[in-house]
Formats: sequence, structure tokens, C-alpha cells
Amino acid sequence: NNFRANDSFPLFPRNFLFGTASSSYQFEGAYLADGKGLSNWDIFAHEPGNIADGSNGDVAVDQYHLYLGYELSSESFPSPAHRASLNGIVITFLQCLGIFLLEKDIELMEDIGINTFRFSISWARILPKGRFGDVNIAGIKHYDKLINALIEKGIQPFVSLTHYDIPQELEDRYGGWLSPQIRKDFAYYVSICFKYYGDRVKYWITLNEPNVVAIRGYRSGIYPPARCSATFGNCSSGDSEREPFVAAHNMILSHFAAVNLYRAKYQGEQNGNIGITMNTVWYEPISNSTEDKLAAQRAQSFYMDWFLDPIIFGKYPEEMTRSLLPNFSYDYLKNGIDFIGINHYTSYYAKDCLHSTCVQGPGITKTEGYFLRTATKNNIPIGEPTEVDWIYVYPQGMEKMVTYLKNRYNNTPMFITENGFGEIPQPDSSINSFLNDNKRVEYMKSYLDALISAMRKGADIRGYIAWSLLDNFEWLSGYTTRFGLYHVNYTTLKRTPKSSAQWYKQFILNFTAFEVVNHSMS
Ligand code: GBH
Repeated sequence: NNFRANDSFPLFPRNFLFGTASSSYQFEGAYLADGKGLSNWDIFAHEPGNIADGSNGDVAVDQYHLYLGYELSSESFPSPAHRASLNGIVITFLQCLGIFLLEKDIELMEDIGINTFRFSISWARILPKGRFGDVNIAGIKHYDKLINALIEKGIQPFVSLTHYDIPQELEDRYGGWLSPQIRKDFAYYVSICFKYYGDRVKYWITLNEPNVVAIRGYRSGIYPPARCSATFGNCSSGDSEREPFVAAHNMILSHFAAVNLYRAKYQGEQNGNIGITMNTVWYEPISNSTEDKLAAQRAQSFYMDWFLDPIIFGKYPEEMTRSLLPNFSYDYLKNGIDFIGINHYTSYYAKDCLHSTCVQGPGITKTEGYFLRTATKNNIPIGEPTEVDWIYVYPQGMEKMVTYLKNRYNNTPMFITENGFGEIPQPDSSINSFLNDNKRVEYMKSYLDALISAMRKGADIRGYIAWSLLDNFEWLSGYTTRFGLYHVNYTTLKRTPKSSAQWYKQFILNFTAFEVVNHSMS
């Protein structure tokens, strides 16, 4: 066992967070319930041909209803004490009848023993029409109950303010992230979240993977709002060379608006932390040549530093400004982060395309940074391929990625906010083949081992959050790709632990000693 405690690294730090992640559109379902407005993903997934299996997130894994045990309504039983005592009796009664035996998601989390749960708030549930309409009180109440239920079990809520989905209203009115107006909408929305939940939420992520949103929404156009130019994809309109940078710029300004607001009005009293989560890919230079090493660095600059540099240093990476970007350097926009959230799954090779010619392939244009991304070198893949075409098992990439961030950003506190392994089982496979997910266990072990290695060398890692608690709606792949520690039967919505859930539970038990901690970073 790689993880045996020793004198120099006896255990994970006491306040280390172990969790699982989720997001509103992938988990909640209830897409029209209780006054929720439509999001860009509701609209996009309903468009025929966009999602591999023709599915959508209308129901997803119905976490909106299934996160907690069945409850008696407060209308019929106004006294909380009365309600609480009756509630137990009713559930026991139902269980005796053998019905409604679904274990609810909060209980699953408790079973695994995690001390944080990452979820996102659906903007359109809180503000169905953005700032052009009312606050939806039913939406406010939903997350209020979820947060309370988590805290009651000792599970810290780790909250993303957006995870790809935004109210469609903002697309229709002014083109969403393409307009600087969105900054005002975002600030209004987050102020509501801070105000209602900030007393209990100590970890805020402004944006999940803004780099993916910018690239897939506005360059390749495979995510909403599906904008691109003809040479980059198959969209009806857009400009792949310009719009990703405009959208990204507005996301960065929106991030700052949220951070400045939080720091000015809420952080002092609420004592929480605010950060951003980036999708990260480790790039190995395909050869030892200086050109290929610079190409690998450009790959980072054009993907991740694109956001983190302006947020932390106040300016875009140099490689980018030379070619493309609006000048952006204001002294007051700096240190706009308490922690970096890292989603990390895979690695690739990078080959230089600035000094040599690359005929075709991802990465090669000026807009992308003149490097060629490949998964293989001399026909040998960088790591074991998996059923998910973009994931190669290369745990060294985790250590290298974290070390790169540590060095570039002066060891800003970091959380792994996602890491996980996807499978695409045959729909008619036996339940056992779904549950014996030894490859996922091996993947998680090896990536955690690499993470520990980086921590031993001084990287300030504060937590590890696995993607994902449950199988769920995997965006373009619909329900065909499964990332869960728990299997979900999409007919009954029943959740069943896979081997990985048991393994994770044991891992957490063996290597941590949780206690109540002060959740302030400073
Ligand atoms: C995350 O990103 C998401 O945050 C999460 O919602 C999702 O369920 C999870 O991962 C698993 O997929 O684009 O070919 O250059 C997923 C989207 C897929 C975007 C891989 C970046 C990197 C390789 N990412 N992709 S590529």
C-alpha cells in the first residue's frame, strides 16, 4: 500500500477536506419545479441531435427531491417538534411496507464519510429571469434545506455559483457571456447567495471551468450557446477567433465583481473563502527540444493561465497578449482569489507548431497557441486509455500540474475540486459489472498517491473532491457515461454503491482524523 503512514507524513492534515462533487444541471432534475426558469442547458439539451443518447437533464438523478428522506409538509404539521417525531414514524412505516427504500443522497454521503459535498446552485432557480425578474423564494428555500441537512451531518457545503448553466433569459436579452452586462447580473445573483447562505457556506467557487465554457461555447461551439466559425465547427453563427476571448474577459470581470463584493460586504463577518475552478490538463513536451517545451508552456498559457494570470497577477499571459488580447492590466484587479480549484483528469503531449508546420489537429491555430495536442508518442499512448476518449491514466500529471500551479502562483491554497474515472458500460450489462469498478479504484489510488507526493514536496493542497457521488447526466454523452461512486438505475433512480464507494470510505477512514475546524484560510 502506497499510503502507509510514516513519520514525515503521518496522515492528511486534520482539516483536510474529502468530498464528492456534483452540479445542478447534472443532478437536480426538477427542471420546471417550483418556479425555476429555463437555463441555457435546458434549451440546448432539448434541441434534437445535441446529446448523444437524445436525453436531457429534465429529471437527471432527481437530487432536487431525493437528497433527503421524505418529509412531512410544514403546512399540514406546523409544529417542528411534532413534525420531527411523526416523520420518523412515517418513514419506518413506509420502510416496513418495503416501499420508498431509496437511501437518500445525504445518507449516502454519510455512509462514505466525506466531510464536504460540492454542488452548484442553479442560477435560474434563484433568479428565473436574472435581474429582470423576481427572486424565486422556493429556489432559495431548496438550497437552504440542502445546506442545513449537510451541516447537520458535519458535511461542509462547497458551493459553485455556476457550473455551465445560466438563465436562458440572459442569452436572449444580450448574448450571455458575450456582453459586459452579464457582470452586473452575476454580481446581483451572487449577492443573493452570499446574503442567504453565506452564514453557513465557507467555500465559494465563482465559476466552474470558465476555460471550457469559453472554448466549447464559443470556439468549437459544442456547448451552448453553440457559437463558432465554419473552420472550427458547425455553428450557424459566431467567431471562433474572437468570441472565446470576449466571453472569457467578461467571465474574469464577473469573477472580480463577485470577489470584490464578497470581500467588501460579507467575508469579514462570514469568514469564508472564495475561489475559481479551472479545468486543467497536464501537457508533456513531446520531445526534449526547447521548442516543444515552450509549446507545452503555451498550452498552459492558452488554457489555464488565461484566467488565473489576470485573476492573480492582473494581466494576461505574455504569449497571449502578443497576438490576441485586449489590453487588460489594472492594479486593483489582482489577488482576486483565496484558493484555486483544480479539476484534473488527464494529460497529453504538446508538440511545437510555431517553428515547425503541423498539418492538422487540435491546438495548432494562432487562437489556440500554436501547439499540437496528441495523446500518443510513436504510437504509444501517454497513459492507459479508458472508455472515455479524452481520459488517459497518467497520475504523474496530477503531481506535475499541482506543482506547476504551486510554483507559478506562489503556493496559493489549492483544492482538487474534481478528479474521476468514467465508464461506458453496455446498457444490458449485469449489475455486477457495473458495481465492480476496480479500474476506478486503481485510478483514484494512483492519482491520490501523486497528489500526496506533491503535498510532501510542499504543495498547499487543502482538499480532494471526487467526481462524482452518483452516475449522472454527463453533458454531451447524456446518461451513457458513468462517473459515479454509486450506480444509478435510470428507471428506478435507485442508487447502489460500487466497489469504489467502499474503497473511498476505507481510504478516508484510514488516512484522516477529522475534527471540527475553523474554516477561514487566513
Ligand atoms: C468536468 O469537465 C465537468 O466540470 C463535469 O461537469 C463533468 O461531468 C466532468 O468533468 C466529467 O466529464 O476538451 O478534449 O481538450 C468536463 C469537460 C472534458 C472539458 C475534457 C475538457 C479536456 C480535453 N471536459 N476536456 S479536451
